[in-house]
Amino acid sequence: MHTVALLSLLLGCCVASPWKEEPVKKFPEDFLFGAGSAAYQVEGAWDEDGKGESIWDDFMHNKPWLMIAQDGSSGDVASDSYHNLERDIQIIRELGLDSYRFSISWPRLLPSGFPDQVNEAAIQYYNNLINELLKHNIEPIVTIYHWDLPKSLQDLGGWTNPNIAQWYEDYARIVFDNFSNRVKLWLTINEPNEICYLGYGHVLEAPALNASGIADYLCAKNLVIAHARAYRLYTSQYKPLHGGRVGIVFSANWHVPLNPDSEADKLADTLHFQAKFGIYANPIFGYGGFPKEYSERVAEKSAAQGFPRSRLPEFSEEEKQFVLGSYDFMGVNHYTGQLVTAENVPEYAVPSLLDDTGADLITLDEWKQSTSPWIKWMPNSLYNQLLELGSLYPGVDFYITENGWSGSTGLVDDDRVDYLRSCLQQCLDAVADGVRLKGYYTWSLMDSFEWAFGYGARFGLYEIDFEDPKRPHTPRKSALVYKHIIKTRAIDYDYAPDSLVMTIDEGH
Ligand code: GBH
Repeated sequence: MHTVALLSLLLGCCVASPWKEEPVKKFPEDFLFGAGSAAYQVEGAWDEDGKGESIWDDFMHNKPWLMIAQDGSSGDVASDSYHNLERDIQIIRELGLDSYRFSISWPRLLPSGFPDQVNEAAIQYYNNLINELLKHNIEPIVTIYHWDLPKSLQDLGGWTNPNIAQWYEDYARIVFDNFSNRVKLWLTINEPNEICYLGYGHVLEAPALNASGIADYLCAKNLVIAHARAYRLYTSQYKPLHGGRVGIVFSANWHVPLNPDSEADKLADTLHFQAKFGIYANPIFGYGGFPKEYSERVAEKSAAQGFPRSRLPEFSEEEKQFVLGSYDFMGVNHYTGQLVTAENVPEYAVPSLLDDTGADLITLDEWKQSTSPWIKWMPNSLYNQLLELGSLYPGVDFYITENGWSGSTGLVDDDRVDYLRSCLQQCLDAVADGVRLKGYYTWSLMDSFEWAFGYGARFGLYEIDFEDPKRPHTPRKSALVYKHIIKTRAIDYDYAPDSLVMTIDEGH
């Protein structure tokens, strides 16, 4: 490891390093560079080999008018990774990734949602993937749940039904039984806020329940308990045998009060961050249960609205203790940020999470716009977010489990190259300032089905031709740049590839 990096790590977060003026240029040797994917976004084969129906199959097939893209697309075939395992392994090896993040499809493994039937074809597929990765020295990091709930469980209320904590644990047990002898890094659930707030509170994601201020809060409590059950199951029964680590993935976008001198803006900023992040993080990483300020706000609002009790459920003392501390690390998905204000707030639906926060979110025109309406390049947002998390949760290990830039088709993706270099620089700066950042996974390995945005937003280091039934792949410029960063463990701003040809280096 670079001496300066080592010294600043040893000094920790609280002591300012006297060497800070000299920037740390190299990533530590054990820092994991990766790229990610999620089952519904890449696998395809939506009804093959015994797979059950997920809430995303249902959303795309039966409620296509809710899509933002309105292009009639779906994840039925997607990048067809289910039939292209060799291609995926090849591009992972070409990049020289240390680690690959993928998710397991719950309805592929358990077609009924329950462990009464375990789908052997699914076990075979994930075994092949894991074994191939390990054969080439690539560390798998596996998301147990990335949004594709079995439809059968949604019919029973999905994440609003408290029984889901048990159902999820039952599913996790099958996953651990089959794969934990080889997979050492686990992510229980991807982005609770997007699951609960966008899926149960709005119609932006499946199951599109549109019951904000009610269903999103029920989901939040059940979800953190489900996570904790899987964590405790792993820790008591699998960790002693295999010694792996279990975390959860939050989306965390940087946020600052629009007017830093305004008490109202500061309060709106705090409550908004608690509503989108704190209600999931505090029960596990903080002081237990939902954040105090936010609980009080929702209780007051609920009372004024004529509800007999707070719409935000409470944790019993036993539940609080069960959930608190159920982590080995935190995964963070970060793309962008906003300025938060309490001024001129739009009239939100009542009740709703946004109404509870009393906040409005502002982005600036001068920030570069990606193809995704929600991603603008807010300068230094990743560094700021990492520093905030590092000080909120000292001693916690972090992984950036997603970070990426969306563009359109085309191989010369200079905006993505700039964004990637900038974000990795921000990671280096955060490490130099004592944040315990252990790895970075770019989103995404290849173009994939971008949920309600269809195939319009391209995030891939590799382009996929979705018109071609064979789903051919081609490296973009960012793939070569990332490969060079991984190889040298440094960011060379002058590096420009001679051609866009990728080959597998020796030893990969
Ligand atoms: C990630 O979520 C997902 O984990 C990943 O699967 C996905 O591919 C990736 O983003 C890129 O999209 O414009 O109002 O409809 C990031 C969280 C999801 C939050 C999309 C904003 C759109 C809100 N984001 N969402 S809106």
